[in-house]
Amino acid sequence: MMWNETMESMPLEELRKIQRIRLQKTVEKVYLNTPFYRKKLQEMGLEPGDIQSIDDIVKLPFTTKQDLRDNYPFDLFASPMSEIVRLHASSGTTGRPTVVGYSRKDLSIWSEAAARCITAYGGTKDDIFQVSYGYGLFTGGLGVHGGVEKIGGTVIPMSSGNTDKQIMLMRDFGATAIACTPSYALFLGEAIRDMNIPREQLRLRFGAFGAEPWTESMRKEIEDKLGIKAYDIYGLSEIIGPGVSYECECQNGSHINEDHFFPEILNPETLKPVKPGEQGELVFTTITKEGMPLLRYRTKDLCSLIYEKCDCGRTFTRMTRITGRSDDMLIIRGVNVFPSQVESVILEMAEFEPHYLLIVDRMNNLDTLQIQVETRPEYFSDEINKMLILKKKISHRLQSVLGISADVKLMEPRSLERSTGKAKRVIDNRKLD
Ligand code: DLL
Repeated sequence: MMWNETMESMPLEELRKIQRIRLQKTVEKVYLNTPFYRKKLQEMGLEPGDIQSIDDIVKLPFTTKQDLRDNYPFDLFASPMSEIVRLHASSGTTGRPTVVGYSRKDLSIWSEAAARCITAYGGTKDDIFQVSYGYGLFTGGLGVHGGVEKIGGTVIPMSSGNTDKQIMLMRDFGATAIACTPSYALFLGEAIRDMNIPREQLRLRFGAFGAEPWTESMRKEIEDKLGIKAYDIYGLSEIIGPGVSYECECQNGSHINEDHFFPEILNPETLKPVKPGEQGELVFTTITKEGMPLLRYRTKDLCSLIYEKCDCGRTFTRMTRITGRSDDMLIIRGVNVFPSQVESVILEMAEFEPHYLLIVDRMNNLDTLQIQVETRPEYFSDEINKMLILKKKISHRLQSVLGISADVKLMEPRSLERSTGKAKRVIDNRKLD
């Protein structure tokens, strides 16, 4: 089933034409309304009229997460604040979050995008959807929420955490679908087993999983543990949130809602397009957004595009699963974490040396994060109490900057291995294959 058959299975020629018109409008809009882009375009000697075809997109400047930080909070908005009806944000490298603003039309496009995903997974207005992504500044909760309401389904706006209650309500309300991170889905599966709830008491049919990388073997495990069909949903807050792309029943890549988000795959080093089908960095240009349109946003996610027609009848290009990132961003319990955030906290505090190590693991399907930090000799002490106070101080600060809690281990002076080349800051023991 398709939510919007006209768009989702539009002949490619027509789709390219719509994309061209929308791209032209977007470039004109940012040229007129976003000083950041006007300056960039002028420096490159470009005017909106220079974009004659969709292929001209390669002439346009890139946008990075750093640009969002430099323009914190609202300087990339192309609409006046009076037109912005919602703000979202994701964690940034040094505490400054990256902020996005949505107009009323943007929100309606977002729920349309999410409605297409849910319909592709087999969801209808008869489904009762437990939304277990976090609600708040994170786009997961409200994004899927909007899609379920759009198709007329019933939303249970659970948000994340509180596992026992999640399971109780899932059973009592007869939830037929769930949206959460794939690792939390596995955790829920085990908790259901531990609570001795027979599968017949649950009505779950399918789930929409994303916000972090996962694999085919995780899909199988989720499907076995929860007794459901598991589908991939991809997105990032800078572009819209969940709903940038979605799997169909063929489950061979995720269709990109490319009437709204135009994809390119570039070599992350040369920033030139790769050959069709090759892997590289995914780059998106939003072609309908009003609040914060972005030109050629570098997602840093690595994947490839599949241009061949899909058996489901959709003509939208597919992207393969994300296999990694071209930067050092980690996703821990669904939260984006950069090692440089840890570094910024350590540098603020006189008690520590800038030597640290992040050890990420997955236990009982939940991500764990240990942060080892070297204490300066003059602050290192045999007195447990002193060390506990110090640990509490840095843990508290780290939690507020990272947005997740970590097990902090204070290390003796000079105990962390020094590297002769590139410092090794992260050991990720999660096995994602
Ligand atoms: O994670 C939006 C989202 C919410 C997507 C719920 C899907 C479901 P951010 O916090 O901005 O937004 O993080 C975006 O998460 O660049 C990818 O690296 C990663 N990511 C998101 N979905 C997937 C997925 C949300 N299905 C970053 N597979 C992206 C792999 C994913 N990685």
